[in-house]
Amino acid sequence: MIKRVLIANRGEIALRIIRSCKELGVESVAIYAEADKDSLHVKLADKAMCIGKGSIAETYLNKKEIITAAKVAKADAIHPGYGFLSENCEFAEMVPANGIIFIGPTSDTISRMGDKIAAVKTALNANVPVIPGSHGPVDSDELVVEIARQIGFPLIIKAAAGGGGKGMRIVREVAQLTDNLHTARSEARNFFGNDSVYIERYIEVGRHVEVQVLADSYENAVALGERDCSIQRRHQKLVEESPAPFLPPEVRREMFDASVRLAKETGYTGVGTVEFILDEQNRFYFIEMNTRIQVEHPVTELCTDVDLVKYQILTAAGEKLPFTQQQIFHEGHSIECRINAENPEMGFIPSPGKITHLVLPGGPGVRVDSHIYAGYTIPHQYDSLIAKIIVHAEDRPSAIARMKRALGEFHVEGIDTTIPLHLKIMSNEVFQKGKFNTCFIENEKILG
Ligand code: MV4
Repeated sequence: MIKRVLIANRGEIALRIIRSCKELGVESVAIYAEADKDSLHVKLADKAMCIGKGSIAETYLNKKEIITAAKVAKADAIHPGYGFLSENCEFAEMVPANGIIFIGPTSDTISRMGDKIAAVKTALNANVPVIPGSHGPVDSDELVVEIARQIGFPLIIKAAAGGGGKGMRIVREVAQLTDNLHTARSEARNFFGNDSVYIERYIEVGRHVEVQVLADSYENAVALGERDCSIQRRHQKLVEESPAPFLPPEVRREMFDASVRLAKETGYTGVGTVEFILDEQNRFYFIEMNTRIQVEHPVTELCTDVDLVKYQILTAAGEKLPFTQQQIFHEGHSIECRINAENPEMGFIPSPGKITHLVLPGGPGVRVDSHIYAGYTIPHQYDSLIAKIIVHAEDRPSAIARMKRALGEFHVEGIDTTIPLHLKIMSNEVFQKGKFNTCFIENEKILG
C-alpha cells in the first residue's frame, strides 16, 4: 500500500488530493513555490517543501526537483493533479524509474493519448465511433484535397500534438484548404514542436459530452457516468453537469460501453475521461481522451458517491476495483460552476490580489472545492480558478435553484470574480430548458 504521497500541484486540486489522502490514512507531502507560501495546501498537508522562488518551469514543472523532493520526503507515490505534469509522458516514465509510483496511467498510455492521431487510431481499433476524417497525418497538398472532398465541408484541421482546443482551424471550402493547412502546420510547429496535423469533418452544432472511466491494473474498467461540458468560452469550460440533459438512455449506454472498450484497449489504470462530440441526431464521436483527474470530476462524485481521487490512489497501489459496472448507480443531478478571479465585463482579464472579505456558500447539497480564505492574496502567476461550487439535488430544476442560492450566498471582496456571469447563465431560459450546445455563450449573448 502507498503510505506517503507527494502532491505535485497547487490550489484547489492539491487540497482535494490531501483530503482523500487523509481519509485513506495516507500521509501527504505538499510542494510549493515561494509565491504560494501562504497557500492552504501548504498548511493542510502533513508536510510541505518549498521548491524555490523561480518561474513555473523552475517549480511546479521541474521534474528533477520534484522527484528529488519525493525522495527526500520518502514519498512512495506522486500525484500530479491536473495541468502541470499530469499528462507529461516523460515525467510519468521518470517517476517509476526512480522507484516511485506515478498516480496515473503508464507513460505509454499518456503518450499514446497525447498524440491525438494515435488516440483516434486506438479508438478505431476499439470500435469506438470516430468522426469521418483522415485518421492519420495529412502530409501533401494533393492528398489533403482528395481526403477533404471525401469527408466534405466544413472541416477542421487539428494538430496531432494539440488537444483541448489548441491549434484547431475550421475550413469551409476547398479554396481555403491549402492556405489553412500551411498556417496550421507552421503554428503546430511553433506551439508544439511537432507539425503533424490531421483533418476531420467539423461538427458545427454539437454538445461536448465526456465519460468518466476508472480502471484497475487487472483489466477491470467501469464508466461512472457522463458530464455535459458544452458551456464553454474559448475552450475554457464554465459550467459542467451530470447527467447530460436529454441524452437518450440507449445512447448513454453505448457511450459507456465504448469508453470502457477504449480503456481496456489501452490497458488503462486509474481515472480517465473519454471526450465525445454529440451531433444534433445524438450520434456520438470520439474526439480525445484525457489521462488525468479533471477539474469537473466532482459532478461525477456527487451523482455516484464514488471518491475518484481515493480510487486513483488505490488502483495505483495495485488494488482491485471493489465494484462492477452493475453496482454503480447514478442518482439525482449535479452542476458545477467554475469561479475564476477574472472580470467577464473586461474580456475575462485576470483579477489577482488580496481577498479582503469572504463568505463561502454552504447548506444542503452544496460542495465548495477551494483553496481561498479571507486575507489570502491570489498570486498573478497561476490559473485564475479560485473555487468550484458543485451542487447536487434530486433533479435538474432543483439543482439549478440550489446553484442560484449558493451563488447568491458567495461573497468575495477585493477581487473581481465570474460569479455574476454564472448567475446570468443559471437564469437563462435556454440553459434552464437544457437545450444548449457549444455555441451557447456566443448565441445567448451572455457576455452582453
Ligand atoms: C471538434 C468539434 C467539432 N468537430 N471536432 C474542442 C476541444 C477539443 N477537445 C476538441 N474540440 C472540438 N472538436 C470536430 N471534428 C468541436 C469541438 C468543440 C468545440 C468547438 C468549437 C467551440 C466550442 C467547442 C467546445 C467543445 C468541443
